[in-house]
Amino acid sequence: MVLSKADVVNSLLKERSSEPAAAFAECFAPSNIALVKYWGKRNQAINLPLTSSLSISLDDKGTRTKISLSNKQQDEISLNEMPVPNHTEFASRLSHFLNLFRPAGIHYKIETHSNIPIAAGLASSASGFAAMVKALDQFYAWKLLPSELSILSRLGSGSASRSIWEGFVEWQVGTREDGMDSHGVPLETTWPGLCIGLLIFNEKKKAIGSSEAMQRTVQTSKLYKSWPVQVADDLIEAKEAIKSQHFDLLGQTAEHNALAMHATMLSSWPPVLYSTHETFEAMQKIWQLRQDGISVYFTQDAGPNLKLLFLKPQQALLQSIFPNMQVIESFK
Ligand code: 2P0
Repeated sequence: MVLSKADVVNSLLKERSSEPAAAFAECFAPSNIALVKYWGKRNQAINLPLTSSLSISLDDKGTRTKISLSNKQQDEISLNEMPVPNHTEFASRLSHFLNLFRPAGIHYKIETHSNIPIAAGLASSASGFAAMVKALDQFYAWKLLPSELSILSRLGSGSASRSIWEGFVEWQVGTREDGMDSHGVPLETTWPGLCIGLLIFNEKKKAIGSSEAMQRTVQTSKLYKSWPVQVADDLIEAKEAIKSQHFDLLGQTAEHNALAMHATMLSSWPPVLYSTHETFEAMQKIWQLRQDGISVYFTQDAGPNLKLLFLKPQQALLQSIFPNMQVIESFK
């Protein structure tokens, strides 16, 4: 039997209320950066991944979303105080997601604020869907478990399953066909002093969306068969590095994992290349810095921007080399 998103929602919500518990609800979810990436789905309909992945949430960088009822004939959506027309991809994706939850005849007013660049490979859909699900849960007082919120967020965007928590989160691949065991699990460890530096070269929307790019990779890259092997090894190393606070092991593992993911994309056909000359120039600077004895690593998602990983004592030096770098400490 082929399960749809609606089947998953119905089985999780069962008899839960469709009456709002308050006039509005407002929730925040952080953005997250994968240190071991999610790239490839075993089920596209309900966003089930081919491998587990591991991320770090970005503290107060993310999305805050407020939901209330609208008396209009369609959803009213705004982003950072600006109305978003219903025909845009942003609004239509959100309204389709809300269709999974809305009682007949109901329309919503959704006011969303994001303090990260939208669609620049900075996981804005991850924090967006996680904040939306948290707000729905509060609006209707469903009182779902965090793992259940993670499953619902996953239906909006795979990586949103990790944005339910702060800190390090593993999205476990799961084995069930209905995906009820494919959700985030927070790691207990914190790591004060661990810094993420955002190097944003381009805030423009990417030419090819990640869902399409990952599907193309799975279908056409002969390198893809090595990807699950890479992920399995990298997950062990990354978790060991986090447990023992071994920064170089974490940095190496994350950088190697990101480059391997981009290698699978480049070997797809037609090829998928998110990097620009700015990306490659920054990579070369980082490799040179490491040769000079500075512990700094990068990771890269479905966009040209890089995210640097380093420890607090290196911040001043790196900030002088990359003056526009925005620094986030996930564990303050
Ligand atoms: C990740 N990315 O692990 C990987 C690494 C981008 C590169 O998850 O199709 O927006 O909605 O499940 O979650 C971006 O893909 O894709 C992503 P869908 P999503 O963060």
